[in-house]
Formats: sequence, C-alpha cells, structure tokens
Amino acid sequence: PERRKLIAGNWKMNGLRAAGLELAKDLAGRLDAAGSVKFDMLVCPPATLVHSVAEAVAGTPLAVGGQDCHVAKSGAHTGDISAAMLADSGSTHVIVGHSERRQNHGEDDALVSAKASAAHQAGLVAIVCVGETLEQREAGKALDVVGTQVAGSIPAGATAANTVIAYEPVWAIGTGKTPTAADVAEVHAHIRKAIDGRIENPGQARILYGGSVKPSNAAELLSVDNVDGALVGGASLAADDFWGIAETC
Ligand code: G2H
Repeated sequence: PERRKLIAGNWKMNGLRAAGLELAKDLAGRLDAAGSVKFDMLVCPPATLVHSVAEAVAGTPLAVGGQDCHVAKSGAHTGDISAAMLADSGSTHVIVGHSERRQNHGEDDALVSAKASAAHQAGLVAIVCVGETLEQREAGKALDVVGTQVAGSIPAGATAANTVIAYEPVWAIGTGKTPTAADVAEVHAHIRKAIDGRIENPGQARILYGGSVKPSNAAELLSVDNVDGALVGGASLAADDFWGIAETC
C-alpha cells in the first residue's frame, strides 16, 4: 500500500493555553470539515498543553504528541516526563532526538534509541530525528552522518507502525534555508536503505522531511521520492500556514 503522508507540527517551546487550544481546535475543525484528506495530521504542543489539547480535539482525526520523553517509566528525574505520562495524557506520538535536544541537552544516538524504545513500551509512535550540520554537509559527510544516526537511534522492536524517521538538516532548522529537492531525495533514499533490517517492514516506514517547511516550499519538498510527510516548526504555529502545508499533499 501507498505510504500515507504525515504532517506533524512541532510547537517547540511555544504555546500558552489560550492560543494553543485555539490553534489545535482550529486544525481539528478543518480536518472534520474536510472529511477525507490525503494526510494524517499531528501536533506536538509543549508538555504543559498535551492533556488539554488532547481533550479538546478528542474524537477528531487530529493526533497529539510529545516533544521528548525520558527513558524511565517513573522515578527521581526532576523536570522529566515519561512516555507513559505522555500516553496517559492523550499522546499517541513522541518526537525523540530532535537536533535541539541533541545539541542543547547532549543527547546521543544511544540515548535517543533508548527513548524510542521507552516510547514503544508505552504504546507511542516514536518520531526519530536525524540530520547533519552545515559543517558536516560541506565536508561531504551528510550521508555518513545520517546513516550512523539512523543505525544508532533505532531500537530493537522498531516497526513501520511504531517508528517514523524525520530527516532535519540542522542548518535548515528555523533558518529559512532548505536543501534542494535532489539533496533531499538523496538523503531520503539513503535512509530508506539504512532502515532495512532495523525497522520491520521498512518499505512502509514513513520518512519525514523537516527544516523550514512552509506553504510556499511544501509542494516541492513533499513530492520528492521517499518524502512521506513533514515535521514543521515555525510554520505549525499558525493554522493557515500549517493547513496550507498539509493541503499540498
Ligand atoms: C525543524 C523544524 C521542526 P522549523 O526543527 O522540527 O522547525 O520548521 O522551524 O525549521
């Protein structure tokens, strides 16, 4: 079967209650009104809003996810949130290994893999992020770096149903710069090969592109071979922009 595209919004550290709930309800309302659409839609609000957003959109096709989880189910980990807590709050997905976590919190592939495994134990879909820095791309190492990250960040037990890969070149995040369609195609084809033997049913696994996706470039990026959706940051904070991206599917 054809891979259905996933349009995922990563709100990052944005969203107070009123605006976050309004945004989520707006999107859920558009999904309901549209009836059948060609994409799945997910929003990942800050942890403070996961439960209220999930309650507000319950019964609609809009899915809700977290932006990170701890590897443990519970325990003495001040400030952390477990995958079980996200699931209990209405999440079906969680992003792990976003480059902002890798850079700002020193997360490495082994930890990302353990987080993805914790997500699976809790019944969540893990969205595993990978991507090279500008320095690595300019050194001609993008494919090697991404291949190594994929190999190290996918846990045993990963399947096309419980794991999504997101390719986010670090230099394209929040910068307005995007790789060419040819570069995206090259990396996504490389990832498709790299997940063989690591994700059950690899041909059905979804590989998202992320990094400065907006309505004006979404059609081109989403039509690239092996691009099965988008992970959207800045442009997921306005309903018209996020919906506009999804509508290009
Ligand atoms: C990449 C992306 C969402 P933005 O981090 O994960 O953010 O679309 O703002 O580049």
